[in-house]
Amino acid sequence: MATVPAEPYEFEFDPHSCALLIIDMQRDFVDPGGFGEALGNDVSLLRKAIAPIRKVLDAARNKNMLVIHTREGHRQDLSDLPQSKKLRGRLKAGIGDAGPMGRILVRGEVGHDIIDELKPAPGEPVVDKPGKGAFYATDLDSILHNRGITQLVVCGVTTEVCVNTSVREANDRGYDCLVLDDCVGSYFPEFQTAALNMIKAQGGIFGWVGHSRQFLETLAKV
Ligand code: TIU
Repeated sequence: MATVPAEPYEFEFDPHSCALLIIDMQRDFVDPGGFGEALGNDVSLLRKAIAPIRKVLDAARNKNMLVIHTREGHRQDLSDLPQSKKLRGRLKAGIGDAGPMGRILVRGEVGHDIIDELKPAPGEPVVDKPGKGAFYATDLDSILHNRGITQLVVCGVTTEVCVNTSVREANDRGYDCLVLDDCVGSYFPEFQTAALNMIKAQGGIFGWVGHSRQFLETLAKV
């Protein structure tokens, strides 16, 4: 077992039963000129996470940890898009409409895919999810179960939406999650702080929060 300093207390893990889960590092959320920026968001707040995630990704691959990537998006025919999600935001260009990088949040479109810096390697599962949580209407739980995974190190965007929802879902399914605070990002700094505080509150009510440097130092010694 390896031990990483974290809050509210240290996170103990075995790299054989711990996977790296990278949430929704997609062009439309993170890249300049994507859907996120078109909505008026400052994507640099999300892009700060790319370099630390890259280091964690390299280290996890180096230690043969299971790496799983997720993408939020819908079928080309939008048959898995709830009407409520389509209507919410009252956007001129919403999900399924033409965006700066193809149809917004539609599978197969350029903007839907993962950024080049964090491109999945052959053999790394990519989980396409229609919702915010990585477990809802996906086979993520089966993949983790079949590989004997009981713990997750979680990175990605956004901290308060898809990361937080996925960590809550994971917690209810019996997985321990360590969220790396410099490897997750939000368009809203106050949400970043609040979302991380929620995870580690009340003795780690649904997870741990750590920092990539300490995780990397620990992994290097395993
Ligand atoms: N991946 C993810 O968090 N999807 C979102 O819709 N995030 C927002 O912050 N809107």
